[in-house]
Order: sequence, then C-alpha cells, then structure tokens
Amino acid sequence: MTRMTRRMAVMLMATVTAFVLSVALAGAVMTTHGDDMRSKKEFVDDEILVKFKPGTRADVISRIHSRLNVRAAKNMLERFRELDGKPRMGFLKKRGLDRLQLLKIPKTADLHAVVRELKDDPNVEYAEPNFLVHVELEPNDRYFSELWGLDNTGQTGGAADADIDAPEAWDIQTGSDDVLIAVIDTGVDYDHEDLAPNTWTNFGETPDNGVDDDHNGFVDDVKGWDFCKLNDGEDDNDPMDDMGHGTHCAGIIAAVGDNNKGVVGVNWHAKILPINGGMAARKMRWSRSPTPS
Ligand SMILES: [Ca+2]
Ligand SMILES: [Ca+2]
Ligand SMILES: [Ca+2]
Ligand SMILES: [Ca+2]
Repeated sequence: MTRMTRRMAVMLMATVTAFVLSVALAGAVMTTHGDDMRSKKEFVDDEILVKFKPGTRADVISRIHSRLNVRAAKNMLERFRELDGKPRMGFLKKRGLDRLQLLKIPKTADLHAVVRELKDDPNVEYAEPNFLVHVELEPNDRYFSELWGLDNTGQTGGAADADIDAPEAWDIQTGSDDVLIAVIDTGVDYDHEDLAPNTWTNFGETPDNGVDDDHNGFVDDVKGWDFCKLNDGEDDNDPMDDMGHGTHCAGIIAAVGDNNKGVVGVNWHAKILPINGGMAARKMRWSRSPTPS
C-alpha cells in the first residue's frame, strides 16, 4: 500500500469510526432516556390542572367538583398573584388563566381516570396531571456560562435559547468513555488539563521502542498520528496541535465536564483520537499564493 493510499485509508477509517460511534451514542441516548424518565416522578399524584371553557358558570363547575370528589380547587390567577405580587392580570386573563384551576383529588383516586372524565366533559377545554419540571444538570466548569452555543441565556446579547439545549441533554446523560471520536484537524494538545483525561491512548502499542507492536501500520502510535508535519515533511507519531484549531474543536466535542476547570464539551467523557491532518491544507494554500515582490 502506498503512503498516500495508506493515509486515505486511515483517514477514511477514522471518519467512519467517528460517524459510527456518534450514531451509537445517539442510540445510547435514546435507550437511557426512557429509563431515566421512568426513574423520575413525572407528576403530582393527587393534583390535576383543568381549564374550563369560556362562559362556564360557577354552579356548573361546583357540580363537577362534587362529582369528582375534589378536595380543594385553586384558581391559578390567584396563585400567580400570590407568587408574583404584581402579575400582569390583563395579559394572563387574555390567555384564559382565570379559567384554569389546580384541583386536589383524594390520594386514593385514579388520577388518570379523573383526567379522562374531565376531558370528556363538554365544559372542559383541557385537563392534565400537574407535571413536574426537573432542574437541568449544569456543570461547574469555569467558563460554562460563556458557552452560549450550549445554553444561550442572552449572555452575549444574542437570542435566548438559540442553542443546542445542552443542559436538557445532560439531564438525560453526559456521555460515555466507550465513545471514540477522531478529531481530524491541526492536531490536539493532548496534555491540556481539560483534554488529557479524555484523550485516547493506544494500549496495544509500547511507546518509543521503534516497533509497530499492534501491527496497524503505524510505529509507536500511542496518542494518534500526525500526517502533515511541516517541520520535516514526514509523518510521525506526535499529533500535538500545531496552531490551536484542533484543540479548540476537541474541547467543543469532549472537554472534561464538571471538573471545575476551563470549558465543558458536548460529551463530558468521550475519548478524543487526535489526528493532525490540517497543516497540509495550509501548506498547499501557501504554496499556490504568489510570492510578494
Ligand atoms: Ca436552550
Ligand atoms: Ca501501531
Ligand atoms: Ca511501539
Ligand atoms: Ca472542564
């Protein structure tokens, strides 16, 4: 196999590996999502939110309460007044919150049956359990609050929630070190304090003995491979970053999360496989530029 063919084969393999593992991660997310959702309490056992249709008379509502053995009914507009003190009553009334009630039913009642009965009532606009909203997981990394792409609160003046909803995803899971992601870029600073724990190590290779111990075609490839070294024009086994871009991208992908340091990656635990493939492109671009006179 020629050098170029070997390069292309390895690069292709790394790209395919990253893709396959990304798909595997997505599958893992879907698998664990259901488990986590089941392990959390999703709603209050004896409370129902019901919104009556406009014009429903008070005596009709009272009869419904009696029929369903409702123990207490709270008007949600009053609840907002209690919480806020100065709620925008016009705004809330326009959205019909004066017709929304929080019902307390007996703990022994079948909540879903009561919800179904309310939904079947012609005076009811909608009825549902009082669903609980869980606090999303946020890491303690120093610069997390600046990473608007992960969670945009408008901190840099941009549109709030123009982001990838990372905290919502982390509430389901924060990733796995079973996932290996090849970063084909300008190399990766594998000694960086926020990347080193998440950098792949080739345990099949004995370092610095001049032997390709794992027979993969690369000698002493313990941390990855450098296909584009400018200094000597040769490939070598040191994929240290030449300019910073690859390290930046590796951090976005899998900087260690919740370690009180630096930033946080989308995946807190995935393994990064550093591949320096970026400097060749820069070298070719420069070589085609006219020489200044
Ligand atoms: Ca968001
Ligand atoms: Ca090897
Ligand atoms: Ca070796
Ligand atoms: Ca970190």
